[in-house]
Amino acid sequence: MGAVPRVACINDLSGYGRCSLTTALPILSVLGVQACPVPTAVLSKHTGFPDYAFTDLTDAMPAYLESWSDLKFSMIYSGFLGSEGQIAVVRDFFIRQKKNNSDCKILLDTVMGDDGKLYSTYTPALCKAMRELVAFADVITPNVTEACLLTDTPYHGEALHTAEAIALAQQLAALGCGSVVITGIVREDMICNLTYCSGAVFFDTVHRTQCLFSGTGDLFASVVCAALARGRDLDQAVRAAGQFLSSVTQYTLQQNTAAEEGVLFEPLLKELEAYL
Ligand code: PXL
Repeated sequence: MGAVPRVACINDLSGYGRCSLTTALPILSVLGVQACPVPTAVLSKHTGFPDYAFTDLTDAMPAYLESWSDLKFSMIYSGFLGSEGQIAVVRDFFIRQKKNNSDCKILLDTVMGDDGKLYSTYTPALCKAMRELVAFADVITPNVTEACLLTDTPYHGEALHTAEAIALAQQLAALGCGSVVITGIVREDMICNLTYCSGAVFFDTVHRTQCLFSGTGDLFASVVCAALARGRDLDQAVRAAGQFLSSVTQYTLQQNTAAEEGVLFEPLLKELEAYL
């Protein structure tokens, strides 16, 4: 693949609020990975704000991705999808890339909701269809809400017992993906990310910030993606992402900004390389 790993980033462009592509692109770039965006929707602000303009790009995506048929990617990183119709488009892109390039790894961040609630543009039909994509992924990174949605498990908060978390990861793996990372499991004043990989389980625990900032899942998945594209193992990638998230959320908390402003990662970008 050459000196610079290349990643197709399927995600929305939210003009304000630090999430999706405005997070993925700087994180991948600063870690020396070429980030090639595939915008799924353009929003003026992310959906955590009460007012936002939303343009769905489903109709533009088939030609956009078709014109990439000659390109090979080290990874495909898929996040926020704008409509149920995008599932088939993204699935076909996954299949074409894997066929042309069996080394291509797929990281599916199963973005659907958080804190027990769906994001406002997500429909139950889109969530159900998301399961179809899981079967094509090498790694998925659901939060607890998304893990419950994907497995039809009743949601009872972000705190999970170890046995519950492992059972959820096993059910997710049974949907057909390679490895599972369940993010943001709450343990009193700690937060735990569970990695389930070839039957082995790793728990990575970091300090928890007592505030739920928008876009933390995007930041986490973006660091994992860049680390994997750089050849790190999944458990190393998860550890790096967890530690970086812990630092940036603590920094953000000190700045007293509103939660929907997201994580103030910009001042700490220069230090990210040291976490890998
Ligand atoms: O952080 C996930 C996300 C991505 N994209 C958009 C969102 C959200 C969460 O609110 O609104 C547009």
